[in-house]
Amino acid sequence: MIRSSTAADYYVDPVAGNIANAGTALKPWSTLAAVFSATPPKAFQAGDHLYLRRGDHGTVVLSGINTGDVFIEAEAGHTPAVKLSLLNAQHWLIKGLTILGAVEIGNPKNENSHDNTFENCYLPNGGFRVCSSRITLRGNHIRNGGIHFQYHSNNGLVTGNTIEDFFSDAMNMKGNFNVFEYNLVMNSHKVNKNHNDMFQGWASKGNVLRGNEFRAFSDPKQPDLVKPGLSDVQGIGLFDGWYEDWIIENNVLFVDHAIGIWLEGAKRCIVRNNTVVRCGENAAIPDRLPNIRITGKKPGKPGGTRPMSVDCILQNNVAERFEWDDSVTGQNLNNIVVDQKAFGSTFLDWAKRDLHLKPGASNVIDRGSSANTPPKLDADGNARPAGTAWDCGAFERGPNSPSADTAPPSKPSGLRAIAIANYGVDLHWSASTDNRKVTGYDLFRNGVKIGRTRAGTNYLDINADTTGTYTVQAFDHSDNRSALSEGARSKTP
Ligand SMILES: [Ca+2]
Ligand SMILES: [Ca+2]
Ligand SMILES: [Ca+2]
Repeated sequence: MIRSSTAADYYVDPVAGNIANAGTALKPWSTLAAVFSATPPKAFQAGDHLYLRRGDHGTVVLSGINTGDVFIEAEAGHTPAVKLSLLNAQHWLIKGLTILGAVEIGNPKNENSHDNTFENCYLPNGGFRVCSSRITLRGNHIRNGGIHFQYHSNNGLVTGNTIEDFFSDAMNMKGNFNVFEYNLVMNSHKVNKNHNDMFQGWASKGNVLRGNEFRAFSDPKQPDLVKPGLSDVQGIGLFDGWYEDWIIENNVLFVDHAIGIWLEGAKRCIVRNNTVVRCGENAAIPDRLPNIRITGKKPGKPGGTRPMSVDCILQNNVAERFEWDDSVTGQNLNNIVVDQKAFGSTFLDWAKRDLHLKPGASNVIDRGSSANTPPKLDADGNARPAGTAWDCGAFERGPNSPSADTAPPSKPSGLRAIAIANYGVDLHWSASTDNRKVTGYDLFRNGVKIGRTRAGTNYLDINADTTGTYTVQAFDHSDNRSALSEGARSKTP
């Protein structure tokens, strides 16, 4: 982003600010809610930054049509909290905020809030409900909610987000030409008769699902399972075609249901280099074998024939089962069944959710077909093919492939805990390092776990504004855990 010479920086501070101020670092405005309800209205232009400081920024309906991005972001070292929806808002980039509740980006009657971005935000009890086009969601962490692209939400990019602990569909999608890639979707909670899907899509065109990990549950004893080790969540469910020109590649699914990746009614769809395996032992019963399946469209009436799916490609996948019947035309090649007995010789560590290929896994390494221009990268972004041919499944075994991860992240340092009444305790620390990658941090107050973040190195404890002693612990994808940080006693600034 090139900033115009007239772009300005503004500061918003619920603790020390006043809306009558000039909005400078030394004379900040008060809250984001006050900024957006001020009379006369505050005007912004492309390239302006609003830096938010710790505290409660209220409930904001963000509106305003910008010609280029205007930035609303957390000032370094601050964890501002806000409730937020967008209406007639364009070209806003929102970064590093803690957002309470669900974010509505437009609504079914007003889809005018297009061209907006949310980056590295933490949503502890909500999610995104998107009713506008060209929305980018990048690196956000959503707990107890999901990402729903509704109505005409087209041309969106959803990348690198984590959706953790969901109670209905984690992601669903009604628009066209959207890309969902490199997201982590995990831990389904079944709280009513509805069937959760990790991803459900309706009739649409040109969507891409790439390099995502979908995991039914992490802990077989987590709350709200049907029984220990069984969540009953469905994987990628595309049940209501026509689906046209979709690409589904390099995804990893841990499911305890037959529905791994299903398409019913597909034209020119490509399903390649995915890995679909059971999440727990309950998938061992035969009708639950995790499955990749393409069939014709659902019959119009009971007992009717399925209209044919045409020109589909099912290639280079790994799953416990495949279905491709006479109701589909196209190419079905080099798909490998890997059953549970072969997990140990095929994957680095299935039990720790690591499906990188083991050196020497000759059942899948170099067993892919080079037909139809398969993906040039694997789920890690490493080049394909390595060796003599494409590998099957989401990961290519090559010079950059990892070995099994048993090394924990380093101990987090520099923890600070700042208490503000009617807001909470703002926690900050310095990032840990890991041989692969730190994937998140758990937070503890007086030794009791209070929460988790994957969106940064800060966290807002909204349930306390008095004294307590905090610690933080880093973890990686294989749930190797760092030592606890030194304790930090909360204090007022
Ligand atoms: Ca559903
Ligand atoms: Ca290879
Ligand atoms: Ca590690």
